[in-house]
Amino acid sequence: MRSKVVTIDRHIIDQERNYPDASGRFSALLYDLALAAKIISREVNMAGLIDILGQTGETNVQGERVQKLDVFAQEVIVKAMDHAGHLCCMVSEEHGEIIPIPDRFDIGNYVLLFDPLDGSSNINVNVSIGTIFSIHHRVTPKGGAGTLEDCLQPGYRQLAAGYVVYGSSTMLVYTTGAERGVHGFTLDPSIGEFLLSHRDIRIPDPPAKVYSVNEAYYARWSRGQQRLVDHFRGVNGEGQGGFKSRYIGSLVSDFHRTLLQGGIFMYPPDTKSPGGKLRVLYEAAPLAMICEAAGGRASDGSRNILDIVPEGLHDRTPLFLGSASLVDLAEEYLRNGSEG
Ligand code: P6P
Repeated sequence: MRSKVVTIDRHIIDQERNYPDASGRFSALLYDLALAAKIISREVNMAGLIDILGQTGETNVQGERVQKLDVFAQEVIVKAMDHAGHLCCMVSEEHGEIIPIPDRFDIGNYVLLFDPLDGSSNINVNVSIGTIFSIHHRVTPKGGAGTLEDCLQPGYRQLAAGYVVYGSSTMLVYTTGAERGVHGFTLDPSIGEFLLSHRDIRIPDPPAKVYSVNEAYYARWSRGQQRLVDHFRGVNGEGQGGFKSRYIGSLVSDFHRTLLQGGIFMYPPDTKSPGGKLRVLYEAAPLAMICEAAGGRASDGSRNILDIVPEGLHDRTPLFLGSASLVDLAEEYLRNGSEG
């Protein structure tokens, strides 16, 4: 029996029915994000055909050389989201400061924080890349421009979080909280619709025995981190091993595999990046919301990612995401350090 065809718009409307006093603005915000994802997907999938590869020669706030597709994705999202009256401001990895809503448009009550195209260094070698987004409700009085206070909120206050992975197919995964589940939609480019393909995703636990980390940094890790990976490898008397190592180097792709198969993704602190590399507001916090809503855990190595109150728009954090049993194990090894 073929399952019924459910578009993301239909799914959002059905979910909205759970909130009788819903204004519909939140749903409209999600529609607009799905539209932006379709446009970015089209360009990403044509990138090899159109001369938009290569680098603009500019660098972003992270000091990273900006790929043309980064710039395109950033502009698509801002233009799709700035005029409908849902948002009071936006925050992007590609932009140092808060992105205000232009005066000519109505100010809304939501905040959108996003990484327009994460893993962009992989664009030229056709490795999957992704968009990550987080939605908060403003905390300052309605009507005025969004402020830092509206943006620097802990992850547990997120209203919704999601990502788009531009891979062998384009998938949009989002959640509005554990009670509503995590759902995945696959883009059918022939009709331009995201169709429900992964209803109520639950991260497997017991997990697939897969760990995901850049092992080139082993020498820069804490002793506890080294012993944890030794445990996965089954070396230095740390355990039976039996794990596989999978590391794509594209956060959304590594997380998407972990969400569907189980396992653990790690970007630990090291002597070069003592605060970790990945960003709290538009990378760690949204993926943590999704991971926990699917029954997993998300930690910085000692505390829940969703409890972090960022001090700056581009704050970084160590990140351990995946099956709860493996994140618990990671925290135990990091707590014990060099002790057996
Ligand atoms: P490393 C890509 O540049 C990125 O921001 C994430 O997508 C990815 O998880 C990480 O950096 C990879 O970093 O240090 O392993 O190259």
